[in-house]
Amino acid sequence: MSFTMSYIMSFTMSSAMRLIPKITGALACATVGCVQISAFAQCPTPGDCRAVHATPGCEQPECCQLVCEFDMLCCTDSWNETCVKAAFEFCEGISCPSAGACTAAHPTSGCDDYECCEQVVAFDSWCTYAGWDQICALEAVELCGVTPCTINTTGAIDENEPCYRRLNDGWGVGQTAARIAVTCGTLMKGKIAGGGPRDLDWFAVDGATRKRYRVTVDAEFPAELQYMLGTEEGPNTVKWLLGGPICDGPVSVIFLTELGTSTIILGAGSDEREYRSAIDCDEINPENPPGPDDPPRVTLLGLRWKTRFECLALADVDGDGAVGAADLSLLLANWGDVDPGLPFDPFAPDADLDGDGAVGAADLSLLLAGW
Ligand SMILES: [Ca+2]
Ligand SMILES: [Ca+2]
Ligand SMILES: [Ca+2]
Repeated sequence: MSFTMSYIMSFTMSSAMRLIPKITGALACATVGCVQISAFAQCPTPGDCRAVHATPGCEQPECCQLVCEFDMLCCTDSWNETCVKAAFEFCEGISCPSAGACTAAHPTSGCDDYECCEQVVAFDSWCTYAGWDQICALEAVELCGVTPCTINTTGAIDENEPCYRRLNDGWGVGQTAARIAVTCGTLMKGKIAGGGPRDLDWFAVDGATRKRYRVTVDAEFPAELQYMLGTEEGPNTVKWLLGGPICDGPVSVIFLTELGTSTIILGAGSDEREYRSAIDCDEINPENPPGPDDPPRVTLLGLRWKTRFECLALADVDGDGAVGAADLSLLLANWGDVDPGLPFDPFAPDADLDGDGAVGAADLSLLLAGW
């Protein structure tokens, strides 16, 4: 059988086999009993899949499996030049495990801890194609070994967006241009799902005056929160972006909204890179139900979030619920022009109450008026 002919014949099965580890990753493998379990005992065994070695099999389970399906001798005899050629042909995008510590940046894709490597590339495919950069290393620290959690959403109002739909994704890509209305005390719950387009949940914090909010987010996935200024017509400016830890309790940020139209956007990601995959919707879309041969639905982490919006007094710089001496101290400590060259830090106390780019007499008056 010619190489090409065999490739075509094995293509259907191979692509189906590859889909499983790509979607479910190593944790899923542990959870559901390794759905992609190899028919070849030599997958994996030590040895670089893309280099000739005397022993059968190689170290990357999926790649080894694909190559041995093509040529069984690669799993019974030795990993010869034909096996290496087939690895280069079939194994594009497979990089787990590969040389290099998962928690340190290195120029090659993948890393040496199979489960951790699979976990990271499931969320961030950059790490399987473009090298293992500092962000991949940070993601390994953040994602690997995390025990999935369940947040308590008692009393929260549901966003009413099934995770297979996009109903509150602002004027981004979505089926309906809408944002979630926020009032003082809004407590909501919902889900974020990956996929294309990835789910984003938009909260409208528009106002005719500047307002101080405390927004608290608790999520079962790596949450990414950004504050965006501007209307549908644009231009839009992202004033700040932050990533919250997973399953480590709620994260709060106190901030002043600007005048006019502005939005808090919740998604999955870090403050460095958005996560487009590995957070699979856990509801069945009645218009597109899964087929009988589809792989089991597995989600690496939970999809649920809870957000609370609290309104604070404009001059309550430290957010303790009162305007007093502590706020005055913070105002005086930040007296002077706000350096426009610095990236805005949403966790820093913001005493520029009138938003004119400096902390000065006008802000002091506002603070004393609110005492
Ligand atoms: Ca949602
Ligand atoms: Ca949404
Ligand atoms: Ca205060």
